[in-house]
Amino acid sequence: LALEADLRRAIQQNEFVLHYQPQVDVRRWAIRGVEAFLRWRHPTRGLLGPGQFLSCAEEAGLTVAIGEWVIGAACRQQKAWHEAGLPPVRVAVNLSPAHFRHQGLVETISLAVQDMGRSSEHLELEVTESMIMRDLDHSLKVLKHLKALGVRIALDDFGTGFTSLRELRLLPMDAVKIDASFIQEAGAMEGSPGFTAALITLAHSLKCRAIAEGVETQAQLEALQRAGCEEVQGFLYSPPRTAEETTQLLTKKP
Ligand code: G
Ligand code: G
Ligand code: MN
Ligand code: NA
Repeated sequence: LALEADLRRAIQQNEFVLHYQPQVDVRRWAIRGVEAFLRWRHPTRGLLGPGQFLSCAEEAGLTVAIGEWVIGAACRQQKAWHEAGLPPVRVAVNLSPAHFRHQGLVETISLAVQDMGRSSEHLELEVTESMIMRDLDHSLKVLKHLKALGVRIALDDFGTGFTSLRELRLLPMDAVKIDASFIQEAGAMEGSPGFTAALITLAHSLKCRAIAEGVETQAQLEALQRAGCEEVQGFLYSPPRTAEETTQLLTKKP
């Protein structure tokens, strides 16, 4: 496959970049964190999103190499923002299932956070229920090692998986990300916000911060504020932006 050869070259030629989407405090409307989104500046096809190449990377066995690049790049960006004197923000990175299973993951994270210029709690790792439930016992060990490094864990796509509530209580998470479908479904927030509010209450009873994803309207924001949600992420504040644009956003008064 042409794309596969391109991907191998992309890693060597530094064709990947990270874009960042703010995670905003709902009360103070200040940026608390940013989620890193992988982009590929393909020499002929233009800017590609993960949906256009990650499954190919998976088949080619390249997800670990790409994941290691993402973690390194996110931590280097942290360091750059730190050295520029910007106020601290969390940087969240999405882990792939293959990277989460990889035995070198903890070492990779351990080395990357040492060089970040911020304490390790400023790196948040986003994992999904399905990636954790493949082998719960092993996942709990990995999560425990990661927590011992001081990094934070966020459960992505919360509410869309098959994890039982009993199993959810075992996971050492710091945040849950309420999936955009619970925000955007017709009436999900405006008409009958009870279900989304219950997910937020569940997050709190798991001692987690709630981050709502895909927040696009003022009405959704206000309903989330009433439901006690801590942070929102979505087009209402900003889509994912380049590192330079994100630096501008972070430079504005918080
Ligand atoms: O904004 P975008 O369309 O790029 O995001 C598409 C999906 O790709 C999202 O589900 C997001 O979690 C995932 N994604 C974005 N960046 C990364 C990454 O660096 N690694 C992995 N494994 N997934 C990512
Ligand atoms: O990692 P995750 O699967 O949560 O990725 C979120 C995806 O949703 C990314 O592709 C991101 O670009 C996209 N996204 C972010 N904010 C919004 C939003 O407000 N509305 C919509 N429709 N998509 C969003
Ligand atoms: Mn995510
Ligand atoms: Na998500």
